[in-house]
Amino acid sequence: MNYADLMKRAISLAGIHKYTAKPNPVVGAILVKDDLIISEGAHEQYGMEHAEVNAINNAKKYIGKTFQSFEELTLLCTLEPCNHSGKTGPCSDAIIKSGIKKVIIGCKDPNPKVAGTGIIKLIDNDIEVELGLHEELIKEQNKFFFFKHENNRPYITVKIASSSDGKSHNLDGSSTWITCKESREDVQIVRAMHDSILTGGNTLVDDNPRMNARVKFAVNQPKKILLTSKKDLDYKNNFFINSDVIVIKENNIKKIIKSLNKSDICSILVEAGPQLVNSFLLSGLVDELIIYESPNLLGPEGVNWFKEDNAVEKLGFKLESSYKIESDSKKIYKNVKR
Ligand code: AOF
Ligand code: ZN
Repeated sequence: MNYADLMKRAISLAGIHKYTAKPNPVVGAILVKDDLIISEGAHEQYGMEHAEVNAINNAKKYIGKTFQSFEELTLLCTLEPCNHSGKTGPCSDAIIKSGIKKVIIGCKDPNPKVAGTGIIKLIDNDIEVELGLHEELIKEQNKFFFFKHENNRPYITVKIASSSDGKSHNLDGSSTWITCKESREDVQIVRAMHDSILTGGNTLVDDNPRMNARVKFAVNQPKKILLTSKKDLDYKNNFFINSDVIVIKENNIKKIIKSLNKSDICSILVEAGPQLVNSFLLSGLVDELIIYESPNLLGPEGVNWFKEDNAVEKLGFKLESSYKIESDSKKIYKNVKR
């Protein structure tokens, strides 16, 4: 049996659910008997059954047909089986109870609630465990989840839309779309990928944005975070519609992020005006900067995103990729200072 190929298959299975499993990691599991795949499972939805349990349950209907007992089967799972009772019971116990005798794990779970205890539990129960198969692919697939647990803070992306002369909006507040429709559709997908969207009180008043992910597939909507010192919030604002909003009155960025560490938010997308965007960039905590740049000029009436030339590079960002979206370009910068 080619376990490396099977693990890749489990990784693909997991990836299908990336918009509905978040902020949980995506996980895939496969049960095999010799060269035969008996069943498959994935963590399909946040709060619902884990991949291993789905694979075990899916196999049950084949007992007495393709296999006689779980002892004959090997379980492949992309992430270490959990060993805690969260929204579901521990996968380690489900595996032990089933009678499975061999488990091949792609990558250790960095969540401190698990962090190797799932593996120890399996070994203590006489299950043969192999660890480390396509580990890098699994880490990349769950980039935000691993980042959060390895750095003890969420991954932070700032997204801005800029005119070709580096402006954000017109001074008089007149609202014009800077970027094209296709770029704005791309932003919806970027929103869908993140666990949360953060903005400031001024953007709320100036733009009345919805800041949800308007996409044509099922998605766990990002949680909304509002930074504001304003006492009288207008709850009729679009931002609050059908949303639980975390309102933070603090203005020290490091303290703000620290206050979010305890939550299960693994990624934050910052969409705000020049003032808040610059505070974030100056904090040194931003990992990624996405600039949608239009070929249009805003001219002297426009408000600059940055005060100086080459500000992005001076702040420690390096262009990682750039591509065209119709007439606009999407530039992705990574923080290389750390
Ligand atoms: C697994 N298999 O399919 C997943 C795991 O709140 P809960 O109970 O859903 O637990 C979420 C945590 O469990 C998550 O943070 C991660 O550590 C692990 N995810 N583990 O054995 C799975 N999705
Ligand atoms: Zn589990």
